[in-house]
Amino acid sequence: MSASFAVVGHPNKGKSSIVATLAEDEGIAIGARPGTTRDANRYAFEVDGEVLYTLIDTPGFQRAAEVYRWLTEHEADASQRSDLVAQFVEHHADNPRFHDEVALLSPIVAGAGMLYVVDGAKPYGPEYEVEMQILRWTGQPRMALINLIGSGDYVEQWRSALDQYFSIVRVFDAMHADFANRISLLRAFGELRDDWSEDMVRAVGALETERQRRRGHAAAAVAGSLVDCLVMKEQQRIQNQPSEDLRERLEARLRRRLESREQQTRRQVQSIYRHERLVLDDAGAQILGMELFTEEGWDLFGLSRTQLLITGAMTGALAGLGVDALVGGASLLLGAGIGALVGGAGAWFGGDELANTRVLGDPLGGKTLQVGPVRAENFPWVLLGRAWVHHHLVSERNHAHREALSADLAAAQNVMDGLDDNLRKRLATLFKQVANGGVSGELEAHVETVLRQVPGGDPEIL
Ligand SMILES: Nc1nc2c(ncn2[C@@H]2O[C@H](COP(=O)(O)OP(=O)(O)OP(=O)(O)O)[C@@H](O)[C@H]2O)c(=O)[nH]1
Ligand SMILES: [Mg+2]
Repeated sequence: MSASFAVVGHPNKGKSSIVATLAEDEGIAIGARPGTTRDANRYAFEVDGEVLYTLIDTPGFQRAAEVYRWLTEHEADASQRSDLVAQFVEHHADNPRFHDEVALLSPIVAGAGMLYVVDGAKPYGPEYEVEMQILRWTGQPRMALINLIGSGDYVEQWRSALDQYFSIVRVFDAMHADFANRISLLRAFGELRDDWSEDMVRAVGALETERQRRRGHAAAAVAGSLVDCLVMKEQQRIQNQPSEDLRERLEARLRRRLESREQQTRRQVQSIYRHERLVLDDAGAQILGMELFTEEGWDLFGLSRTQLLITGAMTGALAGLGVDALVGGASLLLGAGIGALVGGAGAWFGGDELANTRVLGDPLGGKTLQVGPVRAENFPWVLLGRAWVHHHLVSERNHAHREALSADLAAAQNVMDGLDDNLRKRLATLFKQVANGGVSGELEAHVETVLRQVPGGDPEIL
């Protein structure tokens, strides 16, 4: 039989939160009030149709002291303690008074291991002692998880108490645990009993494979969106000379369509990571809520003006500027005053107008006004930078350093400058090809390389 783990403890200590994080299930009820979970619920982790382990969310202890009294009153000797717990469950199966205890002890009596959850932000107290005693009497494999629901720190105090009852004691922050924390916890599950370890190793392998698969899908979604946005345009048939008013309307429509294409990609990425209902925290929401076409946003998500020019020079994009000379001396370039070469702030979106404007004639004499595609050189970089940050926040939803990431980003500016030169050079070439109507499978692979890294911070590859 594969491993099962009952997640048990006092009410309102984050049991369901831990199950939701490990099972990647947004639908599990989590509540600020004690008593949110009323019955035991099972969540199986399956790979290729085979269950590798099962988590069981349970209601919290309500009458631990009474249960313990019953057990001690009926005790004959220590060798029969686990049987006695089984008898308790059997005798009280239909007793509403012990509904919660029966629900949480039943799976353990049936062979599950247990994860005892406590809140390390609050002090240890003797009321927990009876709970731990009861759990020890079951004789089943036991691990304690110290969750942190507030800002207090009583972790060491808890450790000394828990160490006496549990073979493994770990801090696991249900809300902020990242992928590496989860993997390490699953490995620890495997240490609880010899015959569980193989399944847990397989579960870890399956999760890692799944993570790569998701990143690949996300890269495909982002690359697809880049391709669409780089060639997107608006057209309208016209009778006379195009008016400025019409041009502006077409441009506004183009912007809206670009923004909604980006939103669509974000929803795809969230769905890949099973975060359909994700509401980002303040810092994340603020960064990602920034409109697509703002000066501030372009500074944050795109390439810096310097890097844009160097990258352009490296890929031979700057006609007539003496490309060889530029490549030969980036420092010379820096000294030359970038502003003068790239243009002032007004030029950031590519002049006063965001997009190319053309009047196209057809053989029958009709005319069409076309606005687009967006011509600003930084545009693909800004799009990719925004997708990169979004992907990072979604894929590391429980990341412990989410706030720190935002701070890094605010300080960093120009997140795309963080890529290494070769990757940037290759991307620049691919962007050009795509803008010219080429299709590129290679783009997806390079986007994936970007998504593997941490934007605006640690250059370490994930
Ligand atoms: N800040 C913070 N809050 C948490 C964490 N884990 C749980 N909470 C909050 O604590 C409350 C209780 O969480 P649940 O997961 O429902 O706790 P539970 O132990 O399942 O509760 P019952 O089902 O009522 O026994 C909720 O408001 C959670 O949002 C955490 O790691 N950090
Ligand atoms: Mg619960």
